[in-house]
Amino acid sequence: MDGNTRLCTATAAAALKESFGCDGQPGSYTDVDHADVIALYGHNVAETQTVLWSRILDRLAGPNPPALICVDPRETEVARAAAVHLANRPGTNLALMNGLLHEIIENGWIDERYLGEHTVGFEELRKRVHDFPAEEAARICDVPVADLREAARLIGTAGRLLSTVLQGFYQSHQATAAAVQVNNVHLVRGMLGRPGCGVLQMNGQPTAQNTRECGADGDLPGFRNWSNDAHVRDLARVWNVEPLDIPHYSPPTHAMQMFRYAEEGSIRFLYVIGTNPAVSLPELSRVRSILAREGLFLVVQDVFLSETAQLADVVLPAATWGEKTGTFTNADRTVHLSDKAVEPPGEARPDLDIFLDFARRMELTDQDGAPLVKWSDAEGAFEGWKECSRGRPCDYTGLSYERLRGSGGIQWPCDDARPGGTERLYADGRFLSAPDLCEDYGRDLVTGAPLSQTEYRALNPDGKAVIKAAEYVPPHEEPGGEFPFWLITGRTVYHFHTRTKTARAPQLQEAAPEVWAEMSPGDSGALGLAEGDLVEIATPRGRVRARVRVTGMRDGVVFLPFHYGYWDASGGREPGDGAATAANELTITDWDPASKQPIFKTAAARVTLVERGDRPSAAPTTAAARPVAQGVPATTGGTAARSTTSLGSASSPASGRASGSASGLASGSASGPASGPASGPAVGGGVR
Ligand SMILES: Nc1nc2c(c(=O)[nH]1)N[C@H]1C(S)=C(S)[C@@H](COP(=O)(O)OP(=O)(O)OC[C@H]3O[C@@H](n4cnc5c(=O)[nH]c(N)nc54)[C@H](O)[C@@H]3O)O[C@H]1N2
Ligand SMILES: Nc1nc2c(c(=O)[nH]1)N[C@H]1C(S)=C(S)[C@@H](COP(=O)(O)OP(=O)(O)OC[C@H]3O[C@@H](n4cnc5c(=O)[nH]c(N)nc54)[C@H](O)[C@@H]3O)O[C@H]1N2
Ligand SMILES: [Mo]
Repeated sequence: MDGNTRLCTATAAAALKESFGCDGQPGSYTDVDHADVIALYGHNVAETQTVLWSRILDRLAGPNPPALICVDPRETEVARAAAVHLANRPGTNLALMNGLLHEIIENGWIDERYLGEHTVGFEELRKRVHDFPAEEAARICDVPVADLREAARLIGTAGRLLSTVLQGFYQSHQATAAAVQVNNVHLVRGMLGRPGCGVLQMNGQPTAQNTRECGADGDLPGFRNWSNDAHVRDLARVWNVEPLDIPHYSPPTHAMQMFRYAEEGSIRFLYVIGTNPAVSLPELSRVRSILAREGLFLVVQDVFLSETAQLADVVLPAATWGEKTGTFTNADRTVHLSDKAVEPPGEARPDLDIFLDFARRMELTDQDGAPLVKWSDAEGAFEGWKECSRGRPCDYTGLSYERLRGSGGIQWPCDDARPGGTERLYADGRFLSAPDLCEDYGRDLVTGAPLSQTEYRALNPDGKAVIKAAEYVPPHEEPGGEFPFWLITGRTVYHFHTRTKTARAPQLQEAAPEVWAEMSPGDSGALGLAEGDLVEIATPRGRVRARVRVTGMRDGVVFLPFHYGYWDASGGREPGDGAATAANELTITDWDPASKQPIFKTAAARVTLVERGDRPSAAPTTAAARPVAQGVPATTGGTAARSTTSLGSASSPASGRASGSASGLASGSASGPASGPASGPAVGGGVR
């Protein structure tokens, strides 16, 4: 069993385990309100977490605005708002972090007392970065050394430092090693557990947090350590099963390895729930052939007939959010309750109901012969989960549906001692990293080799935070020869992942209707390419066609959004044909050795002209895709995005009509009554 989390925040989990002994976000979103420096590492928050970005924009527009530091090869909205933008060469994050740490340590911007009382491993880090001067880092990263120094000065002298990390780090090689260095910045500066001082090793989607807590990422539930027999026995007690019935003889099998086993024929049954690997995994031609294998029985449980569902032997139609009740937990440990609003259509059922039915039909029992699963609805399952979390770092026992309803969310741990929840972890400088407590004994960051319990005991006998250093090594696939560009991939604000939902929202689909390729003015000029030209982007794995959008991105890099699979409201295309649009035709089968997260953000690529454009690319004109060229028609959401808003309250100005806002996203309705779904008729077929 593994979660979509493997593609997403496996590195967040791994980095938190390495530094603090246990998963769980130290900081809180409220740190945004207090920080005086906010550093965003490979995190395009303006497009991917728009609510959090609004909170940052509030600070930027208010008194004492924080200084932003942006580490991203592209000119994102974050970069435009930043005091320092380090547009590093893809795949050089660890070199950049080591350069920043060099400056911070050599300038003495460190908290000796905090280091002495609460950490182990600092000497190794000091040695490692001592011989890695800022000039060397700047050369590898291809950023001005003055900018690197200025970023280090801001970080090193901040009174309240908040850092966020996301896919630009997690989906690059040396992912865990680089993310751990961000934790190290906070440890050497003693910047944890106080308002404004936090690390957010981000989650892309709230439920990635739940996957990790509940063990759907292959770990054991409640952050129990699979290589600690006492933790396994404890879980067996909760479930009333034999400890040996809980698989824990070897590290969990991660998703990339599962697909390898399916390819080899040793996995013959694959149950895919709420994820669309036929578009989201790397090297799609290979993934498609695995999913289509005669010898693999494929069950897909989804809301729509996705690209993956189309390859399935059996499709189980699932209800979606709004059609079912349950809780989810945000990146900063805030637990929310989401109530059912409408009945699911047709034969669709909530995932939980499908699982309960499955458990019943399989006659799963505990060691006394009673049903293994003892609840029958979402609230009952939540009560069961509370027991499983009792006494664990993510203790939910103080929560209930009743307490959550209308609360706006409560942060775990929440128990008898902490009935209001916990805003920040590690406020007292004490960590959950003692050998008997910790979720993981850690790994060598460069090779991924796991530490034994004995080795961990020697390293960290007293349960302090662990400072781990790592040496920069270049990516496995670097540009050169036939493939001179770095290919990176990612997101636009208008689409969510494989677009099973957003392509069916006409306003969003119209705003970003087809794939595009972002290039710098320098590179496009050198190749004689202009805005709107149709190009082929090729790597050793495949080819994609896209129209060029010339943006303010750094040289040497091509960016593709990864949203565009084969399903299409207008009928779809053949997978793998010359006109393929899925970025993952091109990405590499390779992963971070520590977190096993696939590398979606570094590959070597070639760009060639297919046909001159007779119009600009249809890419959004907003945010990171903003064109350099003048006169590209501004993005709109089409006619479906035109809206009329009446300001209902008596005290508001006379009701005005707001129509056709630039994006269809920006126009928020005021207090007027909800007018039902704004979209046109549902498009596409599928299991619904
Ligand atoms: N609109 C929208 N919002 C989303 C999602 C969505 O699909 N659409 N998905 C959600 C999910 S699950 C996730 S995980 C998050 C992801 O959120 P983000 O991580 O913010 O999004 P990405 O676009 O994947 O990548 C972020 C940035 O990494 C940069 N990058 C690429 N390579 C490198 C590198 O080597 N180093 C550095 N420093 N940066 C690099 C890219 O230029 C990009 O701007 O978004 C969540 N929110
Ligand atoms: N090249 C490249 N590839 C990437 C990334 C990248 O940046 N670049 N990012 C990676 C990341 S961070 C992520 S998170 C993944 C996302 O990859 P996926 O998880 O494959 O993408 P989604 O489109 O979110 O797929 C979710 C599926 O669940 C269905 N669904 C929605 N609600 C429900 C429900 O309640 N129940 C059930 N059973 N199904 C439901 C949707 O219809 C959809 O088919 O992509 C990864 N792949
Ligand atoms: Mo994600």
